[in-house]
Amino acid sequence: RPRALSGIQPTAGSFHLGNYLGAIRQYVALQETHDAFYTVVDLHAITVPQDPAELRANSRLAAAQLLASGLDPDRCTLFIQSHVPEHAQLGWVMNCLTGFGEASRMTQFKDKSARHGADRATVGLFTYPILQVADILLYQANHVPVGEDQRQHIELTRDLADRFNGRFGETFTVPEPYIVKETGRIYDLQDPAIKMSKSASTPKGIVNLLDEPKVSAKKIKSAVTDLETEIRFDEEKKPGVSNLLTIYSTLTGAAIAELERRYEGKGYGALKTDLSEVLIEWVTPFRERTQEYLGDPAMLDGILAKGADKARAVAAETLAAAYDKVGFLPAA
Ligand code: AQP
Repeated sequence: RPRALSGIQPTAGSFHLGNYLGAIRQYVALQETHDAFYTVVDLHAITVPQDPAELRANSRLAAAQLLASGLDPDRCTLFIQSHVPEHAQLGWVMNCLTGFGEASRMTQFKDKSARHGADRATVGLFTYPILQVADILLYQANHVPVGEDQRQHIELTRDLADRFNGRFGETFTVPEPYIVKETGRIYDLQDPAIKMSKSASTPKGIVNLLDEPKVSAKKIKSAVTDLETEIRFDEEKKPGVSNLLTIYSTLTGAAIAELERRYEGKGYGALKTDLSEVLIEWVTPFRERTQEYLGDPAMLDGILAKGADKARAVAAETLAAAYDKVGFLPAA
């Protein structure tokens, strides 16, 4: 079986619809075809200031939401990144292989450091894509399910895997991004020119999965569309409507063309009302399942401990090979 690896930050508490449609749905699907590793990347979460108690709670919350989304600990490996020290260890090796200029070209760093104030951006935020490289390479992943915004980081991963293999001999699998075209970028409901993101300029643009469903329904109903009336998929001319159609189609399985037919002659109001119902129906059991997992922390921690054991076994083997290749003297 090919390997898959992906990570998700526990920073915001609730995942949003962009995280779910762009990434988590694919995590669930790839359990069936891949030897899949999914990690809550708490090391990445401290690249911006964090509250320790909140981070701890959010890491459990992230794991609960992943399980509620359909990850099955019997069919995939789910773990917390800091439970597997090899991530930081291989991260250092990868840091020493990355050019400063190369790291400076990462657009996510540019965006995020601008958001947090360039002076306050940490070196950790600067090097986080390189830690991500280690996250992926440790598991010899063939496929990395992510949203479109992560494409550049997967390219960096491929470059560094090639560089390491070229310099020290075949060690790492060179991974491919696994990005679903239709849902690789879900847009902000208030500004369909930008991606839905936890640091959106207005909370009205983002659907948090753990919000009261009524709140999310209201956000769908006030989504920005355009001055026409026709319900048609056209990302360039009708980005708002197209985004709603993408969300509708993915949550229900109805093809976009079928939705266009269904809503012929109907207004945007009808589409938004129906989509908010679809969302409520989907999100209500998701929230219940998340609460169930949170209600049993011992079970949740047990799943994560087992996941960390499985992950460590693979990670330790890769790290040992990499340490040997770069010339570290083995411990006696
Ligand atoms: N809008 C989106 N559409 C599709 N996929 C998305 N992802 C995020 N936003 C969208 C994907 O979700 C996965 C987990 O994301 P992350 O934990 O790395 O968080 P992020 O990218 O930092 O999420 P945000 O909300 O976009 O945070 P900020 O505002 O900090 O940039 C990834 O696979 C990501 O591609």
